[in-house]
Amino acid sequence: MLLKYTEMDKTQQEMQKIQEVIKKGQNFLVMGHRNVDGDAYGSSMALYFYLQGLGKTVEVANSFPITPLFYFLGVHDEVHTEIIGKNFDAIFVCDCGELALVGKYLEQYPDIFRNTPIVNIDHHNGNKMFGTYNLIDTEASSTCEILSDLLESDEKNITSKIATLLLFGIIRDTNCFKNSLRPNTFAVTSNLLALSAEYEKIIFHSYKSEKLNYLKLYGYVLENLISLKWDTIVGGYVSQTIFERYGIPESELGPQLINEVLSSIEGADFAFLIKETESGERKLSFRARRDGFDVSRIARHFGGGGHIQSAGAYTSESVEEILKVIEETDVRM
Ligand SMILES: [Mn+2]
Repeated sequence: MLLKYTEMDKTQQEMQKIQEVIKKGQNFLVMGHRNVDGDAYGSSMALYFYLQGLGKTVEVANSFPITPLFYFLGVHDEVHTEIIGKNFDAIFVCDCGELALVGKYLEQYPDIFRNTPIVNIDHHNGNKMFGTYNLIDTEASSTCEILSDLLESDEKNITSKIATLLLFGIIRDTNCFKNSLRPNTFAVTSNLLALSAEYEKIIFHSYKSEKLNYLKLYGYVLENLISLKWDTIVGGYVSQTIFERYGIPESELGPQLINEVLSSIEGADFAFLIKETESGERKLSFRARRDGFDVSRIARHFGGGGHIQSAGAYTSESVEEILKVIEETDVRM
């Protein structure tokens, strides 16, 4: 890892402590953030199978149903929506900047969270360090990159399935090696490929399998493009009526529309997407097209967060109000 010595010491100490937790414990709970994305999914499932492979009792829980976009990995049946066990030696919380992001479980099972050591593995800016152990690297491309470093010393227990899940998270969070890269991202990737990660399968299902009705919805968004500040800000709004027109549930629309389509428009500084959820909330995503723009500032205005280049939030504000905030927030760094 290419960190300064002091940081490196701190990170390695934390890694050793977490390896101790794994060695000594027998019962574990693994979680990612609600509305799980590729990195949260890849990291929590990889850790789940790794711990299982060591002969531990492990449970993986997510408060949202897993999107069909992830079914090709063939592991979604393992995920519980409720927590079944009662006594855990540790809870691993992956890809969450704050504990609240695990969703309903905090209120549902307060005792579990109060009495169990938490291992927080994450790469989000402004991570709240809520864990008993915090393995945080905001320079990392993904939680899967950090987890790959953590498990590297025990390579013999990284199966092809685990390597594929880790690579899946890296590919999804870097948008197929386009963003948030550093030399270590490629070093880790090289290692995962050597451990038989199924690269082609991930690419085929993530980037070469777009359904026609989804492409038509992208067409609608482009036809009705919202452009602000002389086309330096571009984006779209998709209401429930439009989702229904194209036969697409909001929760199943992946990041391609904003990552591949809206963020590729020449002349724009950043792109946004506003989606109306089934419960009537508005889900916001922001992507900077190039360096020098911090879109997480807009997300934070709405109580959300993320990274400089890629951020999101939920809000009940009207579309007009949202557009006003997007236009008025100074995102230049
Ligand atoms: Mn992530």
